[in-house]
Amino acid sequence: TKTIREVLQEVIPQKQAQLQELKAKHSQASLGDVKVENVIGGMRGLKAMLWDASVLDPIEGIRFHGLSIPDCQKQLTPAPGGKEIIAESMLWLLLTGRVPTEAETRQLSREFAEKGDLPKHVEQLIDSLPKTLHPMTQLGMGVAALNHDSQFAAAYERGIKKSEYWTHTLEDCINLIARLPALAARIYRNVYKPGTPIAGINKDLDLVGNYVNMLGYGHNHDLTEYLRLYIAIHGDHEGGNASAHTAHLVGSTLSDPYLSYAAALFALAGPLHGLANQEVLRWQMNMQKEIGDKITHENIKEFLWKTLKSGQVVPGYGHGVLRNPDPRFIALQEFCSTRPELLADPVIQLVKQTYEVAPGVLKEHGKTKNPYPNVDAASGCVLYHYGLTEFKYYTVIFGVSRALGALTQLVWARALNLPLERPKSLSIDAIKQIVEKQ
Ligand code: FAM
Repeated sequence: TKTIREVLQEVIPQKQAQLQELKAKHSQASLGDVKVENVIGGMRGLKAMLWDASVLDPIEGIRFHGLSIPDCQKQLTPAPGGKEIIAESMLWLLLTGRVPTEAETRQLSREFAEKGDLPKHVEQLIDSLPKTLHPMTQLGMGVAALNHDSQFAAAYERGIKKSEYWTHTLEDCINLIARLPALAARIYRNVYKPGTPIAGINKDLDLVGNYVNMLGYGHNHDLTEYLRLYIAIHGDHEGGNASAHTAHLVGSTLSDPYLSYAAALFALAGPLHGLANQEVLRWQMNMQKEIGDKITHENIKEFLWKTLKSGQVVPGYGHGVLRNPDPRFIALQEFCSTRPELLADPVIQLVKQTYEVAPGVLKEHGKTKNPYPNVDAASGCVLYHYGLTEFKYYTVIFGVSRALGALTQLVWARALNLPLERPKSLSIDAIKQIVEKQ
């Protein structure tokens, strides 16, 4: 059994050589034109970032080192007594490009459990915050404050060689992932279950098993399994999405992984990105309130048009890259399809029926390039069913998950010695001058 550090020691020189070869042979090859529409259109479609762990195909959806979600469900080790992918095996795949053995997965679970306690100053910081402060703001603040113990920042201050950057970055990333459950659970308990004790970390449990335990739902095996799947499949979605890209940009200044990931969390906290899962549930509950028990396709259609006509977006639908139903949405739906108690839940029914109607309405509306559901359309309703009804908290769970991909890439950015990110911007006048000459 190898440690994740040993595997990376093997893999990194190979990737460094690949990148050197690419640089030497193809530096001047074109990957496409930069059009004015790219510059004024949020850089959509511009191939401008190196991101190795996952690639998003508009039709097929996400693949992690070439593996689709169903491939991962077959190949990655679940928790003892479970079936779903766990964070440890997904992180191992993302970081190393290899499928870990069961022993390797368990070893990583144990390391996370051993490193999972929060420092006192972070506990005090979180406990001092007003309960009315949004849980995502609290999460970002807590992650930023963890940089007190950054090994990368300390090593940089001591003076280290560039070739050593990745090793210290990796230690920070592992420590941060290990501590996220205790931090995220403390926020939940403080805001929604004040004055009740939080469970300690169980060294025999996986990362998400401990997270669910600390949230106070450890008795619920199905919710634990759901969150294992949820956290594994939200882990990475290539590099250009706002949270991953933010971590990459901030990390490129050699800001440590805690500060880089705190920045990413504040990007995730926007309603067009991670906050959409909170918004979906709020919107579906409003729909339910308005149409009452008589849920028909006609009623749902009417509510959809009302949302669109009032100038709002339909949360959980559309995507910057995808042009098909999101395979993450499908995986979460399949989780429900094998559990009759979930299928019978009115909120889950409503989400399912909305999926039957919304693509047609969005096509007729004619604006969005992708009328299909993204992952957020399904993720919240199952949490709601299992009693985790505080939907302002949902994006925090996404925030625990996205660390897997964003932090993987920070390790690789340092291992490959990627430079400070600094794209060129242009003013409207400068663009006009260029295009008028053509
Ligand atoms: N409802 C109504 N209008 C929509 C829409 C939706 N779900 N999705 C896109 N549009 C509109 C969009 O606002 C834009 O209108 P304007 O021309 O008036 O600005 C037009 O359609 C073209 O947009 P697009 O090119 O299809 O989408 P973008 O790449 O600009 O934006 C999203 C992508 C995800 C921000 C957008 O689809 C959206 O706002 N969806 C709802 C929010 C949501 O579910 N976000 C979560 C995304 C998720 F994957 C994640 O990050 N977790």
